[in-house]
Amino acid sequence: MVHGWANLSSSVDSVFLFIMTISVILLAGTTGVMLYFVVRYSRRRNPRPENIEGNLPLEIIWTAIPLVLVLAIFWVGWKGFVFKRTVPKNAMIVKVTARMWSWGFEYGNGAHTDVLKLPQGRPVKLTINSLDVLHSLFIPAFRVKEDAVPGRETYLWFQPDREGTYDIFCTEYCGMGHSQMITKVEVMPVAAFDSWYREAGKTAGAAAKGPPPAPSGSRIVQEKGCLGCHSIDGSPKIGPTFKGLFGKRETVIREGKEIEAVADEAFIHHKLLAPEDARIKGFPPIMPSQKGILTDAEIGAIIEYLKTLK
Ligand SMILES: [Cu+2]
Repeated sequence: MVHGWANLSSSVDSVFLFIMTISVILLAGTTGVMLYFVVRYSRRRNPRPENIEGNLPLEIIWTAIPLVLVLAIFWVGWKGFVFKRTVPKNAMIVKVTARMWSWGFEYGNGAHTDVLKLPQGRPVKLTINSLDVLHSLFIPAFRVKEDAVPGRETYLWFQPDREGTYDIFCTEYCGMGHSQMITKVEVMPVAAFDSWYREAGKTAGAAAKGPPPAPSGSRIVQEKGCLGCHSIDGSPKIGPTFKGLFGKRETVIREGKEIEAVADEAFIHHKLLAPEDARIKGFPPIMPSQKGILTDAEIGAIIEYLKTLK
């Protein structure tokens, strides 16, 4: 490796440790000198104030040392930055899609998952997009974080060296559901990953060719992030719970007027595509339209699923 770092984690950690060490030494030094001055130049020891003139050698020293330190900090930071932004040529590419309120991952073979699956010891490049608002992909174990910006592709890379399961978060602040966009990175031994990849590729390939398999509503609401705002057990969340929603009579705000509506098939279908037409009273108007995101078949599957949540 050009920079002498085996991976991103050690590059970030070594820069952090370097800056931290300098800061701790400076803090201890400054505090020590301050305490010494408080005692040495107290009023009791110096009843009559005395004018102290400048000291050229001292001034040169306290200018030169910090200058060298900040330049050193810049240099290690810059090297780390370049390392972080230079993706190895052999990196595997995974497409990441952020949406309210979940992450989706798409692999080179067409497979989709809601947990990021990776082989151990191989560099990976994540290309990141957002379907709606700003999100921020954060994987603390690998020291990487990058914003997901609607209309622009961003990226990051890392190399998972140890098998295991690690957290993925969204660290975007504005909005109610980002903190619930929690999923995992699953780092597998290369052989296990390769066999999963082959199988998932076949299923994805078959789905692309033949008639699509009937989607399951419970799977869709999980993958598309609906459960960030809607519970399925009746507990309160940002949006109305799915439990008992189907067939319920709701007060709906349409064009500023309150009307009564029954949450039947037509209502839910329309609500998913044009939520602004039917805001349910008592909930904030933040439901995003699913136009272009959910197919008619998927909406049908969701409705069938809602019917089971009595
Ligand atoms: Cu988010």
